[in-house]
Amino acid sequence: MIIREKQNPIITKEQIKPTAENLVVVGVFNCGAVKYRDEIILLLRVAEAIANQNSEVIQIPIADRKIKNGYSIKEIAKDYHKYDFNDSRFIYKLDGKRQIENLTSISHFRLARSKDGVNFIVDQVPTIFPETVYEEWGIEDPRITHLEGSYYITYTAVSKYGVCVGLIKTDDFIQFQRLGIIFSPENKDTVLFPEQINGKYYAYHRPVPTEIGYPDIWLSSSTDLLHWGEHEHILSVATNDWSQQRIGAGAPPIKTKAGWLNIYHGADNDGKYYLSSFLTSLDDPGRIIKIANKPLLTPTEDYERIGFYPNVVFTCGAIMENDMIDIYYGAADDKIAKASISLDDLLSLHD
Ligand code: MAN
Repeated sequence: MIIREKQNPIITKEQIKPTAENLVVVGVFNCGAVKYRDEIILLLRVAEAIANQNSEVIQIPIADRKIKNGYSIKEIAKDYHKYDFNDSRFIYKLDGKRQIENLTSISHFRLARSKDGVNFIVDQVPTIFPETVYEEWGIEDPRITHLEGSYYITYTAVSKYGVCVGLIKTDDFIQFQRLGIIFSPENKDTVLFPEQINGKYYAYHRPVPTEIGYPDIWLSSSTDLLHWGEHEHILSVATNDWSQQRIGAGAPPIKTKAGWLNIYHGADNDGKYYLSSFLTSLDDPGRIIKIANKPLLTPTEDYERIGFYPNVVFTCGAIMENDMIDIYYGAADDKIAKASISLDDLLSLHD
């Protein structure tokens, strides 16, 4: 029922010009998506690493306010007694508590535009670059919500202080205004609703409890988009095997006659990522009306199975037009793909 775009993957790292000469693009994935004027705009997560590494040390890019569109470099000795280098995304410390010492790459946002939603022109330079102390390890996974005439971008801000959620506002995709951190660590996968409900703004987000509890989806409300409260747990990692490890909101909620349509991700215990959906009440986003009992999209294609981090389909944006839903998604953490499904077909997957 869901149809993958024939030209998939529609954006690959070969199309992205590195930010500086000493960098190499390791992935372009997890993009926000929105219709703006007569174009489809994607805000791409572009991950870069230091090019030409030598064999004794690993060089890590760190965002540094003083360097415009470039990074300072941290060196980590390749000491296999001290660190674990087996995960392509992280360097783990082996002594003491198992903690992440650093990410192996750093991400920024790049704008891509298209008239047909398939062939995209990608900006040659960064659109939004990591800047604040909470972004020293990068900015990731942007979600765009069109709300009251402006566009709000929720994103993951990563630093040695943890993984948290930032908010940026734009009216034109040229000037961007940072509004600060809206959820403290550890939290990510935050989507804003495109309108107020009973006089309040709403967001789904995904805190990560460490000792008690699981990475589940929560709902919060706000009257100014900056201060969030009335936190409510809404969806648990399921007992089905494709979402046992973690879940998180994907695309910002889409308004339909049947309710708010939410396309979200789940990961199984092997770290394989799937997409699925649930429907919430139009006047109470805390009330789940229906939920699909199987995945909408499973990583089966080579471009989803093989890449920087294998077996991942992960969305940050979907666009509905004339009851067709176009889902833009990151494939294997290094490319962007697209899949489409009619609203009726999608709703028929719900119990
Ligand atoms: C996840 C992945 C990584 C990301 C880290 C930190 O494990 O999405 O790509 O860098 O979290 O946010």
